[in-house]
This record gives sequence, structure tokens and C-alpha cells, in this order.
Amino acid sequence: LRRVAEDVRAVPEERAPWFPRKIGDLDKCNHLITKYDPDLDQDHPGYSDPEDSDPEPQVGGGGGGCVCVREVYRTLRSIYPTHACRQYLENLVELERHCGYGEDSIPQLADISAFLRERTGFQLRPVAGLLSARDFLSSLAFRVFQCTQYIRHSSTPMHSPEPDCCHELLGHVPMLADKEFAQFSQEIGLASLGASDEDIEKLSTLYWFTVEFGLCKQDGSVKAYGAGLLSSYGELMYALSDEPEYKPFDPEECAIQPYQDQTYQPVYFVSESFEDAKLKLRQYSSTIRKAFSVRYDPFTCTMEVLDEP
Ligand code: TIH
Ligand code: FE2
Repeated sequence: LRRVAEDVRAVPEERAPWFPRKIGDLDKCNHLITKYDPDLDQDHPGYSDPEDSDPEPQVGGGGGGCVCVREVYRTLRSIYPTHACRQYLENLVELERHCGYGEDSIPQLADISAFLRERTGFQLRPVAGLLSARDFLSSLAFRVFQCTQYIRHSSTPMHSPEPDCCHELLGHVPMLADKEFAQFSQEIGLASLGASDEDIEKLSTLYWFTVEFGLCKQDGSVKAYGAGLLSSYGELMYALSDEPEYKPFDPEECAIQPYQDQTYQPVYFVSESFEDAKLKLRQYSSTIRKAFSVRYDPFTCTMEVLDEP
């Protein structure tokens, strides 16, 4: 009888896509995608411009800053007090005090990772380029954040079409040090595990308009918490000007909003608070069709999979 039952179970109508179950499985979540060909696209941080005489090495993490990094830091730092959300500012000050954040240096990824671990259990992991959405999101489920390490092209300090280490360190890290935001990020990751391609596309769009380009209400005004805004002087100024359209954060709508990955977003979603965004995300995630549910066990760094068919 048992045999029969097992045979029946062995042919489920639809198998969920593979997903990592233990933190070591993230070694298999390293599929890179090519959005831009560095040799053809002059905007790519890896583009080797024969006329570019900038002697700065294109490496991130450790060592002195370069002209480009200094300019990025200085210009952004001057508008954070008015443009960034409170959580961001508080954590940035901590990073400046304890982790060597400043105009003149690029801190070590390992030091920042240690700082984050103490704050929220998040850790950073270097990655060679742009990851597939599925791989990137699944690492968030384990509180692992995959970071690029190259520096943007020195001709575009105010906006880079792709993430670079300025974006990771200035945009993401201070927010990942916030408990509520860390929870929000992990929950997007958990929702992605074993999801269909279509749901992954929606979740990555949701991620795009929150973690990357999210705005929130704070003390009667609108502030930025999205990393793509907090690492781009040009887009941060634009997002908080009266040019773009604002929509109240609603995951259903957000998940299907067309987005822009070459230039500034035409529309931004404004959350009431992180708490509110988290509750709405949870409600949305519960509507994603999956045959099982997952729970992360932080003691063993493994996923408990419940009700698996
Ligand atoms: N536009 C951001 C910046 O200039 O720092 C980098 C990116 C974030 C997300 C996509 S591209
Ligand atoms: Fe990012």
C-alpha cells in the first residue's frame, strides 16, 4: 500500500522549481545574466574606454577611495539629511563611526558584513555580476545579500545604469541594518522560493519598486528608502521633485508596474510606513500559489518545508 502511495506521489502534476534549502545551497544560486555587453555598451561599468585615462582601479572593497567614489559620496551625503528616511540616516552615521564609511575610503566587504550580522543577521556575499532574479531573491530568504564589487564608470558618478559597489554600500547596507527592513527583504525572498517564473517576475518588480526605488511617508513628508535612489544623486533629486508620479504602495499594482532599468523611474510607490509595507507584502505573498510553505530556521540556516506534496 505504501508503495502505491509513494508511486502516486512520485508523479506530481507540476513540480515546483528547485530552490535552496540550506545556506550552502546558495553556491548554486550564481547564475549571471547579461543585460549589457561591457564591450559594446559605453555605459557599462566594465566598459574599457581607450580614452579613459582615469588611473583608478575598478575594484570595490578595501583600499582608498577614488575620485569617482569621493564625488559620489560627497554629493549624496549633502542631500541625505533632507532626502533619506530616518532609519537610513541613523545607520549611515553608525557606519561612518564604526565601519570606515567616508569620502576617502571604500570599506572592506567583510567588515561591513560583520557589522550587518550583528545588527540584523544579514551578511554580504560578493558576486561577479548581475544575478538572475530567482537566484538573487532566494538568497534574501537566508538573509544573504549578493553584492557587486566593481565601481561605476567614472563618467557617470550621479547615476549608474547597473548596480556597482557604491550602490551596494551606500544604497543597500544602511537599510539592511534596520530590523524591520531586513525582515521585509527576507520575506520577499521567502515568497520567491519555489515560485513560478511568472511569480518571480512579479516579486522582482515588487522588489524593484520597494527595496530599490521605494519612498515612504515620514513626519509629514516623503523620504527615500530605496537603494537605487540612495546611491544616485540624479535620481534621488528627481524622485523627490514634483516631476514623477507617485502611487500609494499596493503590492498587486506594484508587481505589474512596468519599470525602467536604463534611466529614472516614471513612477514611485509611497509606503505609509515599513510596518504597513510589511503587512501588505505578507498579504500579497499569501496569494501566491504554492503547494507548500517555508519557514527559515536561523539556528541551522535551513528552510523547513511544510505541507510538501
Ligand atoms: N541607478 C543606481 C545608481 O546609480 O546607483 C544603480 C542601480 C540600482 C538598481 C538598478 S541600477
Ligand atoms: Fe540594488
